[in-house]
Amino acid sequence: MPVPIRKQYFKMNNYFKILEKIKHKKARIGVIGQGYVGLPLSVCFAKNGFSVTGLDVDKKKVQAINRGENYLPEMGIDRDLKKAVRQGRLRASSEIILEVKGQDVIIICVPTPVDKKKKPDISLLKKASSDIGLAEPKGKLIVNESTVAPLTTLSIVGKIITQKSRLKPGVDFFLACSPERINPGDSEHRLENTPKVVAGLGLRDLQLVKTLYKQVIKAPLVTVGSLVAAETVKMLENSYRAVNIALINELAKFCQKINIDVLEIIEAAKSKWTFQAHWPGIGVGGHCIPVDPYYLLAEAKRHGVKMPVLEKAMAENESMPRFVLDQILSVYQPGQKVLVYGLAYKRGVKDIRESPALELCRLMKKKQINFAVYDPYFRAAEVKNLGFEPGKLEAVDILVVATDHSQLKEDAKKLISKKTIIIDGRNFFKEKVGSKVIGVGRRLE
Ligand code: SAJ
Repeated sequence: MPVPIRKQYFKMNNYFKILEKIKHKKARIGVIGQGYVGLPLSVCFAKNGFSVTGLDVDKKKVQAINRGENYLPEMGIDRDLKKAVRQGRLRASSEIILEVKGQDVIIICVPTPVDKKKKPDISLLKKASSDIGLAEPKGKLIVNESTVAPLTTLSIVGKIITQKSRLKPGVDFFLACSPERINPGDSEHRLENTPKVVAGLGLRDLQLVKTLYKQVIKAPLVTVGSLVAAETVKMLENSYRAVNIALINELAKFCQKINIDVLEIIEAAKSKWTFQAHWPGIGVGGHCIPVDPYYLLAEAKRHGVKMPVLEKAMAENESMPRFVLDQILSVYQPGQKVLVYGLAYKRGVKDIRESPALELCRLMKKKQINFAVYDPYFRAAEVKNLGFEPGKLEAVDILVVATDHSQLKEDAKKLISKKTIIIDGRNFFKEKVGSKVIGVGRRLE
């Protein structure tokens, strides 16, 4: 049924009003979720002249932001955050519904994890959508940055907003999707210099989201033709990484068996232009690569499409902590002094979400291996709170490298003696040190 003239007029009026506001950085922006995605994004918009409200149910995060304190050291936003708060461009609140009412643009950046059965858990996304709906978002632009399964932004976010507000997406409010590409601990690829994928429900929704990100992203915007296309781009990016890491982990097991060096193989293969190098290791952690592909698998299953390659790849990556455990068991003698170096899921971050290091420690405990843990990013008390014995930087019999933090270069001098055996879960040591190095896909004896 055609949209009545009057409604068309209001729609056009809403559209031009918010477009002007965005163009002149007068649009007030609310960012729901102040974690690894939402906080840097809030600071980025504030730094570029917008008035931003960071929204989060976690009162501690809200208080820290309003004090100008950054709780994500690896995001490199300390100074910009402090300045934005001091200038009154950035503030934070837990009054989600109330605050959403006062914004022109709402960006959803809530976590989308999986549950214990690896099933997508979109409860926080549904809550955010419901809060936005209850705030009657007439004439507002809603952007979803949370990683979701294809079709979710319209069929879940849009639908819940409509259920709560009786407002229609693309008619009474504008709906867009721009999947986050935040890479914690990576100072080279920052928000501003990473190409940004954008999509809108309709042309006006698209124009608004493009105009918005153009104000802050220096890298090219990558426009795709539909919300589902943008969601699927993100699924592909992280599934592609999971599958390639799984392949190299499988190859590493083969190389170990026939005693050749997987790193030598990778270095040589890099000379071929079609080859993109990935590295074998103790496993895949973080909130993205071990999680997002399960969203794609679940949605494919809902459509009766099997994805055995991706399924197997996830299982292969999840098998790596056990592979490293077997290396430890091949040399371990009760009574030996064992230290696990690293808890974080990758180097340079203090983040243990889905960390393979934690999984390895759990498996070692189950095997009654007596060990201590040291991670330069965690205080002894924090290691203890995680249920492990805090380790010291002194010589050990077996050093297990679970996270290849750069500090290991120096710390190794205190940890490794002539008789130390290194189980190198991240192939950190390129040359032989100690009595021998058993890596993933290589041995140095
Ligand atoms: N890993 C390997 N071998 C590799 C690369 C990584 O074992 O060759 C392991 C890492 O040690 C880590 C895990 O995989 O445990 C994930 O590492 P990552 O470098 O992919 O880091 P994330 O999860 O912090 O960031 C990823 C990135 N995605 C891609 O590169 C496709 C980042 O760009 C995304 O923004 C982020 O996921 C996200 O938010 O989706």
